[in-house]
Amino acid sequence: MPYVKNTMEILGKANKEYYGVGAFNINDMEFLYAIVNGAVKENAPIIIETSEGAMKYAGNGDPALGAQVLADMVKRIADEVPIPIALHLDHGHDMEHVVACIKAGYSSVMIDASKYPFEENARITKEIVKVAHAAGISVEAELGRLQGVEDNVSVAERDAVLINPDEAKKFVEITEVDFLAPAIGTSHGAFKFKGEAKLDFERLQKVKELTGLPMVLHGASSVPPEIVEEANKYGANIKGAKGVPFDVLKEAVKYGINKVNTDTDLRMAFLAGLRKALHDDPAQFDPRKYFKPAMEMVEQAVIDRIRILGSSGKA
Ligand code: PH4
Ligand code: ZN
Repeated sequence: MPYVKNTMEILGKANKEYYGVGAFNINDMEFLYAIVNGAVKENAPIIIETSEGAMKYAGNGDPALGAQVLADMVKRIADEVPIPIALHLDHGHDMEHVVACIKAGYSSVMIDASKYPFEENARITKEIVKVAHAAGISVEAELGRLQGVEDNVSVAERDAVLINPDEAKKFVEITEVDFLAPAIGTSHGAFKFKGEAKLDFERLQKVKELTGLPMVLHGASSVPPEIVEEANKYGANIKGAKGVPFDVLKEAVKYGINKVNTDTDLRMAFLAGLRKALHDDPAQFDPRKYFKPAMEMVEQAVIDRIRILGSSGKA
């Protein structure tokens, strides 16, 4: 299937039909093939995303070169498989990175100006939207701060961190952004919650109703305990890890999440597979022999998530 030129081709349908699409982070070819292989098995659309760090890594220190290398690789492979694949810039922070991705042929970009006050976030986002739309691609923005919120905090503290639905409506009207990442209590990485994993679905539902846009869940990894245990069994030392459990993720999709950002789960799966392979065959010195089982772990993690998100068979 030809590479998807605009991510809204994938997210527009997911928004109408209320299912989630996996947005999987890559830095290299191994993760890309593992993700694509899992998605092809599930006949699911996917979004491949690269952070600014990934651009720098893939470009040997030069993010613009990295964007080109990653885009060439994703486009070439996307053209070969029977599922829709889009490429997205994850957490772009400035015009320079955004323009590098547009030039490289990305299908969408995220402008993350969420650290600024509302007006400044809206101003920066609007500027990026103009440039991206002129190039025929779509834009994601973020409102609120990505961090967990304990149950016992005050209303004022919750309001300071999580998205405000009325502001979201105004933000979308001002910026004409295409999809939105609302802060509803998730955070990046493997340590998301101290207690119970709880997200603010009430806010999510209101934002969805008021904007009608596809919603993005950042920090959506589930950090499955069995994968962490496997990594620990073969030498890792990861304690107290906790992600968004599968049932909570399913619920998030019901309330309107359509793009589900996943990086940590794939990193964890790869490392668990790699550690086991290194342990089981210490005489080996061909890295490919170690990467293969690690990639299979990533592929399985992708399959598990696609099934939970309801996008199997939606290609
Ligand atoms: N992301 C991934 C961000 C990765 O700089 P970097 O390459 O480490 O950035 O945007 C997510 O929302 C992933 O969330 P997760 O940690 O729950 O997988
Ligand atoms: Zn994120």
